[in-house]
Order: sequence, then C-alpha cells, then structure tokens
Amino acid sequence: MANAVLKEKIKQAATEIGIDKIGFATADDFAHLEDSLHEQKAQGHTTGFEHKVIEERIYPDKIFNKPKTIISIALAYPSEIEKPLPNERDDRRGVFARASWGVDYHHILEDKMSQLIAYIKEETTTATFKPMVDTGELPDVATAERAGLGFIGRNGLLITEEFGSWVYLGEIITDLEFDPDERVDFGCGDCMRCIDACPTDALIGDGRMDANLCLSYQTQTKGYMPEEFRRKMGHVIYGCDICQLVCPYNRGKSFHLHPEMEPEPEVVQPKLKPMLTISNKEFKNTFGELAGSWRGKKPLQRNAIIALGNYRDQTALPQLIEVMETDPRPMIRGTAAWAIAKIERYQNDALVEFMEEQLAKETDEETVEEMTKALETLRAKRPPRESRRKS
Ligand code: B12
Ligand code: SF4
Ligand code: SF4
Repeated sequence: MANAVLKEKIKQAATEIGIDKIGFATADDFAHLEDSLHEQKAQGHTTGFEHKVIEERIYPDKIFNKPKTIISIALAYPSEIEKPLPNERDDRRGVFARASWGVDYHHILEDKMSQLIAYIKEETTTATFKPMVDTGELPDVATAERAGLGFIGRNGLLITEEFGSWVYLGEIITDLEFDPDERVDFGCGDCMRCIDACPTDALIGDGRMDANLCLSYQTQTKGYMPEEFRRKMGHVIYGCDICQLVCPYNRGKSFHLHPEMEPEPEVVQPKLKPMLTISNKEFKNTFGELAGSWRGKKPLQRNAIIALGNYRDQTALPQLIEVMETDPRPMIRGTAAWAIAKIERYQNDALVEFMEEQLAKETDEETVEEMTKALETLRAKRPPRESRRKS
C-alpha cells in the first residue's frame, strides 16, 4: 500500500485546516474527455473561460513533472442568507449567485491548499506540488469525481453526499504516490429537474452544456447581453443558481462552516439604483472581495440596469435617463435605453423626444441599434388610461 499512513495523516490534517472533503485520484490522463472537449469547442459551446490548451487539461504530465496523484478538495459554502433584506418596491435589490458570497473562494481554497502542502512538506522531503482552483489547467469537476468526492450531475456539477453541489473545488498535483479513493456512482437516476428548470435550455442532458446559453456566462460578459437572455436574467446580477436550487441533493442544505464565506446581505443583495453611478473606488470597496467582481464594474452595472428593467421599476427612470445622458460607455447607454423602454408603460411624448435626441447624438453602431429599438417600443406604447377614457 503506497503511503497509506501518510494518506491518513493528510486527511486528518485537512480536517484540522478546515477542508470539508478530500479525496485522492491517480494522475492518469482524462483522455475520455478529449473528443468531447474538442467537439464542444468546435460547436461553440465553450465560453473562453476554460483553460485554452486542451492537451494540458487532459494530460497532467504536460503540466507537471512525473505526476502520480491528484489530491482533490471541496469546501462547502452557504446557500442561505440568515437575514435576507427586504426588497422594497421603490428601492429594488439585485442578488449575486451563491458561489459569489463572502470572500472570493479562490483565495480561501488557495490558502487551505498551501497550508496542506506545507503540512505534507514537513512529512516528506523531496515531493513537489502544483495546486490549482478554477483557473488552473485541470477540469476541477472531473478530477473531484475521480477522487471520489461525488458524482457529476446532469447539471454538470460535482454533487457530494454531504453538501450537495454547494461546494468549491480545488486540487493539488503531486509526484507522491497514494492509493486512489473509490469513485461514487452516478446518482441522478431518472431525475431531469435541472434540465427542465434551466430557463435557457443550456443543459444538454449528459453533464455537458452549451455554455453560451448559460445565464451564469451571460452575466459575466463585457459587451451587450443578447436580448433573449435579459428577461431570463431576472434580478440575479451575477451567476445563476437555478439548476442547483431545483436539485434534490441540495434540498435543505446550507452549510456555515467558514466565517469568511458568510454573505454580507447589503453587499450580495445590493440596491440596484446606486450601482448605476457607483465610482470605481466605491465599487472596489463594496464588491472588490467578491468572486463576482472579477470582470470589473461594467458587466455588473449592465446587469443592474437589466434587473431594473425586469422589475419595471418606475422610480429608476430618472437615473436611467441620467445614465443615457452622461455615461461615457455606449453599451451602458444602450442598455439603459432598453430598460427605459421596458419600464415606461404608456405613451410618453417627452420620453420619445428624449430618446430621439440621444439617438441623434449616438455614434456607436450597436448602441444606435439598441436606441432605435427602444424608440420603436416607446412609440408603440398605448396612451395612459385617463386620456384613453377622454377620447
Ligand atoms: C468555464 C467554467 C464555467 C462556464 C462553463 C461551465 C461548464 N459547465 O463548462 C460558466 C461560466 C457557464 C460556468 C458556470 C458555473 N460555474 Co463554472 N467553471 C468553469 C471552469 C473554469 C471550467 C469548466 C470546464 O472546463 N468546462 C468544460 C468541460 C470540462 O466540461 P464538459 O464538456 O461539460 O465535461 C464535463 C461533463 O460532460 C462530464 N463528463 C464526464 N464524463 C464524461 C464523458 C463523456 C463522454 C462526456 C461527453 C461528458 C462527460 O464531466 C466533464 C468534466 O466536468 C470550472 C473550473 C475548472 N477549472 O474546471 C468552473 C466550475 C465548474 N464552476 C463552478 C461553479 C460553482 C459554477 C456555477 C455554479 C456558478 C454560478 N452560480 O453561476 C455555474 C454553474 C453552471 C453549470 N451548470 O455548470 C465550480 C463547480 C463546483 C461544483 N460543485 O461542481 C467550478 C468547478 C469552479 C470551482 N473550482 O469550484 N462555469
Ligand atoms: S446556471 Fe442557470 S442558465 Fe446555466 S445551466 Fe444552470 S440553470 Fe441553466
Ligand atoms: S436536478 Fe436531478 S438530474 Fe439534475 S443534477 Fe440534480 S439529481 Fe441530477
């Protein structure tokens, strides 16, 4: 038995460090994914957030000298806010998906893994290690599955028995040899809930997805959000949790094991209107710690505008008008035009005139298109009830 004693010691140390689940996998290749990864890329089903070189994703020996084992870890995160804030009609709030609550998980897992590596180094002399979380080469979900942490659900996520899919994953490649842990059987059975619940039909059904259709991806892009996704985004301004919320394995599961993962309600359920004009400094101070701020201010502001449009929040009209007049970023102006047209219920000559003026000034092609559509929508509105009664 290769390193059985050390393996037990590592498991013990992991618990003490605050790692919720740990498993050991061989560092064999993931060749069974090769065709699928190429095919998904060729079909345009990927996002660009995946590591670019497919060979490095599936052959651990391309990124590490003599890899023997991959130690996979999972940390459970909360899925419920203890005291959620009220969502007032005249002061609407958005919400960040759960994987973006608390301190950015990359930092938390990196810290845990470096503590674990430091421990193993005390026990061995010459071993080498390469830790990674999310942004590394390896597919975290496939690695965790091989290490026996759980099974891959039809929603493509790693589902553990104890914590459901509300876990972050990371792994350490090493040249130390350990006996691998046993895999867990596929547990979805006949269930299709996530497939049926996905609002954009992004899930293919076999654990893969067309990631371009995924709302989680759409909330993280920097340009315009295609119109078909705007309504479906609702008021979740970063990520999407629908295919996890419906999963029976997640029912009743919300773990509060790591204080740094606890959500600050004012931050993860932010008021939307103030986000439209937030300064860079304020943005960094308020949202800088969240994983959901990694793409910067612009996508979140765009999403906040879309959420206000979806709420049909009349009280947001003055700020949206201000954004159209003053914001230097065309995409933000164009999205505000969309939201205004969505929010205004009735014929409003002043608003039509305003939109015409903005359109006349606009030079950005896509934004001209957005404003033209918004103008058409505004022109097609019915007169207010009162004037309809008079005529
Ligand atoms: C790019 C990316 C995204 C993209 C694309 C997601 C995707 N499914 O490909 C977007 C932005 C949409 C996204 C969204 C989310 N993500 Co993400 N994402 C990643 C990232 C960086 C790479 C994923 C990847 O490589 N996908 C491409 C390949 C590997 O996937 P695939 O083709 O579907 O192949 C899988 C299955 O088909 C299946 N499979 C197994 N055997 C076989 C055999 C055959 C023949 C076939 C066909 C398939 C198959 O296993 C394969 C490997 O997982 C990983 C981190 C990492 N480095 O791995 C995090 C990661 C997957 N994301 C994570 C999270 C939390 C999310 C969100 C929940 C965030 C949110 N709340 O919005 C959503 C969930 C969406 C979903 N249902 O998947 C976690 C998942 C944790 C968990 N419990 O599983 C990860 C692991 C990050 C982390 N380190 O914790 N993500
Ligand atoms: S995260 Fe949302 S949009 Fe993406 S696959 Fe799951 S339910 Fe569909
Ligand atoms: S909702 Fe059902 S099909 Fe989807 S991952 Fe969960 S158990 Fe599997």
